Amino acid sequence: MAKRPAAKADKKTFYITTPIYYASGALHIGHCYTTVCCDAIARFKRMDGYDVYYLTGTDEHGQKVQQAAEERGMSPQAFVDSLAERIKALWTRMDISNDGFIRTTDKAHEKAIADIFTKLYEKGDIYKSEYVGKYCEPCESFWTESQLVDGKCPDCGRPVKETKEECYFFRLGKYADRLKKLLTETDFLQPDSRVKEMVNNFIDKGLSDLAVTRTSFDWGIKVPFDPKHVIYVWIDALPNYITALGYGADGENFSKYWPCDMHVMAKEIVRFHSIVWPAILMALDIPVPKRVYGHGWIMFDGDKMSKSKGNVVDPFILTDRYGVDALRYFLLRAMPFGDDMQYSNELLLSSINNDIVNDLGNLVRRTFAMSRQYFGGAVKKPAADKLGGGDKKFIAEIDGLAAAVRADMDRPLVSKALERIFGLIDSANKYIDANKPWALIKTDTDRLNTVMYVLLDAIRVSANLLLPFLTAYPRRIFDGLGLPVPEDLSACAFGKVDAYKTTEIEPILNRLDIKKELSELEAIAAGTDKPDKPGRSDKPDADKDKAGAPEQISIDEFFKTELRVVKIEECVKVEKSNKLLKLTVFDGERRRTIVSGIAHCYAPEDVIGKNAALVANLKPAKLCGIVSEGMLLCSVGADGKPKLVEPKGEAGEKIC
Ligand code: ME8
Repeated sequence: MAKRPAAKADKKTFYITTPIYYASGALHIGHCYTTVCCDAIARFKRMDGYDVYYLTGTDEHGQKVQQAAEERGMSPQAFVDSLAERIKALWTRMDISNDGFIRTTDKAHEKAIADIFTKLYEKGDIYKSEYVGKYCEPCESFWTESQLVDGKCPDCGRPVKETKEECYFFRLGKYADRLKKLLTETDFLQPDSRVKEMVNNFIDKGLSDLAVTRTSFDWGIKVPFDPKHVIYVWIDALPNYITALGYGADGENFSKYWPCDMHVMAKEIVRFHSIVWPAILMALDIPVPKRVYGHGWIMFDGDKMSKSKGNVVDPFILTDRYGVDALRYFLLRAMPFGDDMQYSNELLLSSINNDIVNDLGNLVRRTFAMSRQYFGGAVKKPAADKLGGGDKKFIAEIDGLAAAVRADMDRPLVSKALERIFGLIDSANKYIDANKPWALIKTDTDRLNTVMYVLLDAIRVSANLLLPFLTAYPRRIFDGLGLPVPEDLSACAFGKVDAYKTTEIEPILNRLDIKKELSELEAIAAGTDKPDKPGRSDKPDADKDKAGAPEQISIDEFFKTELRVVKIEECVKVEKSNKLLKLTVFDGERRRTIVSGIAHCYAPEDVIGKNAALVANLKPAKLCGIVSEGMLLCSVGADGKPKLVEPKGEAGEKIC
């Protein structure tokens, strides 16, 4: 995540963003999909001569985050701090080349949002009124009756709640005509199928003004002139794309990179990006982004993979077993950009075996081995008159690849681009079979040199074009070719190298035993087993990055935790929270206040008089404005509900 050196002034700029992900739970391969796609596009554009700014980040305010923190008995700030670190660790693991990482709890962002809100209020585009209608808590969205699908949230399909509260509104309706023009008369929103959806389902049904504050919780940016109101999480989140560039502050990057070239996200939040976001920008007199791209979903058992539905696949586990390149490849190739894809471990494993191990791995392995066996690795560029018809046909394919991939990446059809590169790899494998180097060694070593050169050149051009997609193995290929790793695409054509001197490289991955892998992945998912990793050669150092698995601690570290029996003397519900109880416990020496996320399982009267197990030396944390002086231990049953651990003994006794 290091900053790249300042770009040359004459370079064209390219600004690309992922959504900022909710810091409410661990991210899964759905989030990796968007982030890896944007990474491939960003890396491609950099290699293609653009000055790229690639932004990702975390959405850290709002009720959903506050509740997730409460459930874990943590303060929202401590909770989002730990998740932001975990998310950054995931992007390091996935080799993401982002230039910026914005957190909505960054002070500069918070200030810029408060200023934007005030500006829109002073301009009259935000006004105060009362909201009566439906609210989807997980999506933090208000809906009108007509927008609901079967009475449920149209985004996530979950039940909505009747809500009535005083709040501020943004005059979204005022921008309906301009938005319709933007959507229907320009290429702003892609793919085209999403345009119809937005226009028919939202704009043509009548754009209501948008409720942009909440009073039911307090984890968010306060309205500066009316602090009992918290700014709606989407109004806080969407402008991250400009606040991260310094809009409202120094603004140097803002004038350089805005308007954004491409906002990428999945389809469920296209509405916010193609209607709400451009309307905010119009109200602020800022140019709208050039393109919003809404890709499909990775589905799991017919359902969208989602943190809150619990059907997630852990990218740390997958990359730990198969390497980053394999997961990047699968994500980028298996899902046609724009469509949905049904995920299964079987699909992942067979794509690894067929494409990565068989096609790419075998091509490189056997070509390198033959060049060493026949020529000690030294292969010279043949004279032009040595090339026959079959060679020229294949060379035309090599020469045409970069332009075709560029055209795909511009649209952006990422999986198509990768498919094309693997098309060349397939042709190279066929070229070996057609030219039979093992027979030429006996009859015509001059011809054999030509064949080996054409093959090594095809591998070189493929590896050059693969660099934005797979980040480890193509580099190794260049090592094996005896060449530096290229920084751009200028040599993606036949005959740019005079001579090769190949050396052996580690394979990308050994062939997987799919049956065995499937059962081991199932065992991991069931939490019953942690088998050894299969052999692979580009795995990151697992010991350096343990963000995906619980870290082991020493007995000394464990004994730093002071556990005590306490007696619960008083208990009340915490106002404004569904999850929290405020308890007064006696620890044998003094009374302490504890805030615990068990209100959905226990009424206050259920726990008064019980013994509980207290983590007595935990740093105090503020939850919903109350300082909690420790944490009560719970076991978690199969239903996911916490049950208080109720130790025997007197208040103050140590538990060890
Ligand atoms: O919506 N398939 O954050 P979020 C494909 N904070 N992509 C998926 C996916 C799946 N199954 N699951 C998640 C939010 N994604 C807001 C965004 S932006 C100003 C605020 C990816 O954590 C995809 O990009 O719910 C989707 O749009 C995003 O994660 C949602 O992430």
